[in-house]
Amino acid sequence: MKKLILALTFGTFAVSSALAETSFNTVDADANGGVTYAEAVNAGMPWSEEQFNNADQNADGVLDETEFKAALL
Ligand SMILES: [Ca+2]
Ligand SMILES: [Ca+2]
Repeated sequence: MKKLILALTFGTFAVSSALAETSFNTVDADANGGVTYAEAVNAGMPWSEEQFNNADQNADGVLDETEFKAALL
């Protein structure tokens, strides 16, 4: 079990740096200008729902491009 957690931790790090290059438009699958949690997960973002909600600064349920980019930093 510990090995699995370790692997997941390393995996998340690798994914995070790659995601810095992920474009907002790619994740916004229906191109409506906002990324829902479902879109983020479908695009492979390693976010928990809590992380998503923290990134959603105006709490409208979607990340706009500014919120999305801030969440990647
Ligand atoms: Ca969308
Ligand atoms: Ca928002």
